Amino acid sequence: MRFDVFTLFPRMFDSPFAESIIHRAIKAGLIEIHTHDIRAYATDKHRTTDDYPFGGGTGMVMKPEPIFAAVESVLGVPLPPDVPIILMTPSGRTFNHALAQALAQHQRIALICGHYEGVDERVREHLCTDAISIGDYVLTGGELAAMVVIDAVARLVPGVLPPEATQDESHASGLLEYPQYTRPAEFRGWRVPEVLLSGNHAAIARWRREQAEARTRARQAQLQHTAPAPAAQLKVE
Ligand code: 6GU
Repeated sequence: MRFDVFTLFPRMFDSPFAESIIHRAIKAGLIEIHTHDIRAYATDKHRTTDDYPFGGGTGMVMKPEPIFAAVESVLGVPLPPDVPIILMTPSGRTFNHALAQALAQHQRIALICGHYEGVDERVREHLCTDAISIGDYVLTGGELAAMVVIDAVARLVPGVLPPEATQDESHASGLLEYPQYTRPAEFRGWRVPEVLLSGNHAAIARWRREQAEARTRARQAQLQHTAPAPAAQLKVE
């Protein structure tokens, strides 16, 4: 699987993918991560990539021309219809495990990292096939968010992890994971639950299921408490 990342800060992607599982997957030829510097596709003397917003307001907006030029140069024209072109922006749809699984079905995906106050809307409308946020907070740019998406998708590519690793994990099965323990059986007076030391595999499976269900219920209750107020209660400034 190949990831093409379009960014003003390509070096940000170097060290996160030079370690651990993703690094091994790249060395094994299972995934490729290609970064492309949007600035290299700016054609004016100063290689300008941003400009003032029409209509006024604070901050700068990323210009459409270098982004279109970069994506069209790398993906080709006409753009391949089977390659998702994703704008990373806090106003996109929220990333989750189901979306990671859907993206992992593609052989290639392109990610465009927004920066500053935003990206000219014509990029989203006429170049991108999707817009993704990684959560309800604002980052200084889309780069860290793109890395999160790449990591979550790459680990689902066959061969990156052992096949059983992605089967029961939190969010895949609809249940959160049960607690895990390793040696020592007692650490600072805290003992590992006895059932795990019992060798009774049916009892262990039952205990794990109960724990996973209890965690999932606790998380759901927490989500209820953080849910937005009903529209009628929201104050409009
Ligand atoms: Cl994709 N970009 C930025 N700038 N902030 C975010 C985000 C993306 N997802 C959550 N916050």
